[in-house]
Amino acid sequence: MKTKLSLAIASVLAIPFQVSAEHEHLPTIVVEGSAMRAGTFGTAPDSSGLKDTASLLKRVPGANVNRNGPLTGIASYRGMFGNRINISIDGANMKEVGPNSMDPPLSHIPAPLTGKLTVHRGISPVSSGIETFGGSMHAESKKGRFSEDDSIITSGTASMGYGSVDDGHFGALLGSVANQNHKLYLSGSKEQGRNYKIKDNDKQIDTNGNEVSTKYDREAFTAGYGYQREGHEFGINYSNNNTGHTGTPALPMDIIYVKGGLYDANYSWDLGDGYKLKTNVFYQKMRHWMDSYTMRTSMMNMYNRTEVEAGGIDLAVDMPLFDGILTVGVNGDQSNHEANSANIDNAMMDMNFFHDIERDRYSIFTEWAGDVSENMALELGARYVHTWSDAGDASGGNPLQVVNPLAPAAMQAMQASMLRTGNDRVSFNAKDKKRNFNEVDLAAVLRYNVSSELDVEVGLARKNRAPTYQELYLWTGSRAVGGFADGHTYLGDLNLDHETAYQFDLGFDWHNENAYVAPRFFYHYVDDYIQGVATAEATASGATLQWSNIAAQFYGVDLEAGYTLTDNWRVDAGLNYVRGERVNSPTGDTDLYRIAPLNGRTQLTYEQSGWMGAVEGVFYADQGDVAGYNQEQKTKGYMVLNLRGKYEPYHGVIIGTGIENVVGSKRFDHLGGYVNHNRNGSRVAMPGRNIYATLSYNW
Ligand SMILES: [Cu+2]
Repeated sequence: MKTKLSLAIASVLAIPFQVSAEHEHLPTIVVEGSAMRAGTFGTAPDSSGLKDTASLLKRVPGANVNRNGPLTGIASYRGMFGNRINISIDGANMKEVGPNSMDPPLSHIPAPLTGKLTVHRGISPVSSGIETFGGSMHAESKKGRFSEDDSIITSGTASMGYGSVDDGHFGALLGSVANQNHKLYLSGSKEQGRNYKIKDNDKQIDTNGNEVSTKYDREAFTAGYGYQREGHEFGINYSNNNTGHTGTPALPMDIIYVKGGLYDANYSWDLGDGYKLKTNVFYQKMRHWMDSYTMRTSMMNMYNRTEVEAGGIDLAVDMPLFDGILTVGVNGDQSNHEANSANIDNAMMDMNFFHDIERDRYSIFTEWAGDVSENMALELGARYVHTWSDAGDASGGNPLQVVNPLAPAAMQAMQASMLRTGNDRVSFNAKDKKRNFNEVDLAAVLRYNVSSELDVEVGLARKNRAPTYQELYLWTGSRAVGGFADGHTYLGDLNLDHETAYQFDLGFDWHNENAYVAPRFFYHYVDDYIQGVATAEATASGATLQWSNIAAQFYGVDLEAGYTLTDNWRVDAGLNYVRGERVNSPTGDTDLYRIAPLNGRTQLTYEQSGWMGAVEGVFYADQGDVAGYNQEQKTKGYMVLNLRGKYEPYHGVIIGTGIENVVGSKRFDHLGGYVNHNRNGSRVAMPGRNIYATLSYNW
């Protein structure tokens, strides 16, 4: 959404290379409140078109990706991830159909059809979403463009690419016809790839002797209409995702399909003199099937069918106040979830484990952003959120099941499990499952323009997050826990409190004509942070951990820097460090789970009319600060070299090529999870050497 501050920043910065977003065939990465020039790390075509938009986050200071599969990238920012980060797709706060986040929001629109990914650096404005607890990100699909005069124009983009590591290929086409006032567009894309190689010609093999499934297959299309005239802007957009057989090796099952679409419409009216009205509505409906036997083998042949139906509405009014803009708005959304699990070999194990789940959020906010003096900009925001959730009666198990002591051991175990599940279900169904949470978010960010070369920013905030439906309503041991992928079985807790974070952020942004360095330091203290804890209740229901409230803290620094060497050469760099710790841990085990190790990247770029070449070095340190409570494995660090090139033979035609992981080293991503959700096994290996080529045409 809007950030007044970033406008202020842009105006004080002499931006040496501004990448024009409209004519760039790659998704533009915009980091709000950042010195990073749009697309700094994105100007070189890479192979991300073969995967999901989330892969772009690795180039954003402080951000990373918890990768559970080739299309399953969960956004991570400064040690927080999943539901703790607010993500909107074309303005909609999309809900996942997979209770294990197989379809995180950024997977909805494939990278070739993504126009822009915006990440708020530091403290996210309260206006940027209902719960912006750990960060806020917005992806927008490509939508063509209006004509600048009264002629009728067509515009569009066509792109395709190939990557050797997984024999992956994609093709995408977007066409639009428009005049000054009306715009119609249509797009479609297809991506497909096999299990990737991890080194030379080797593929990763699981403990059952099967190749680890990292193949993917997805089709997407969008269609929409846009209108603009004298301050009025209206748009209606539909985006459809049809993901087929796609591996999610870090989870207990793989994707058989994720199908469905998102309808969204927005209207804004600029009345002039700083007055503006903005509205957005969305509706989505998705279906999903996952199983543990089509793309892998496992002890039990289980499948899950799930559904989500959700919608939301946002309304905001801008008005001038003092030397700034005051925004007042209301937001609300609702989601309904259903999940059935079954064992194909035993119909008695059918379970409707999430039934009639509803989670509604109602919110109002106000925010003022403007100048308080010649050199000082301030942003103040407050938001109130009421979250209401409820669950219907579950089915499954059998409280009357008799465990026959004379039966074979495996049969006895199954009977015991059915009896336990039956008892858990009866006791859950007898409880009142309605839950209410009331949260007040506050944010204050002060930016001081010390000199023409230095800006300092200080931010303070209090942000809240209500528990997810999985955290509340898992009534018996389950591994459907929002893509946590730690190899554990969890039990929910109806008595969870919402999380409250107290955030401090300090940023320096030094820049001159040729260089910039922008470090940001942060400290977050989180009351009632929700994490798994071993409890008697968990053990009784066959789970190892139960979602519980603890206290936690996060601190670290992320830095970006760049230097223009000559007209043709420049170098850019980024560095990220974060620590996540439990506070007052009774066991002395403090480290939190899935925290990215120290990592950084540098890129040396050569650019001359029509040509571009880049050498990119990425390093990840060892991660030894691992969570003890869920036996998280340590991970070895790695360094990787990527070579990228771009050539523009004609205006609008871009050929991109490169080699990622040039030396073909075998690497493991600390945020990547374990093969087949088995924490005693190996981590999922990262792709080996990848030679890729892309071709795109924009008109
Ligand atoms: Cu799933």
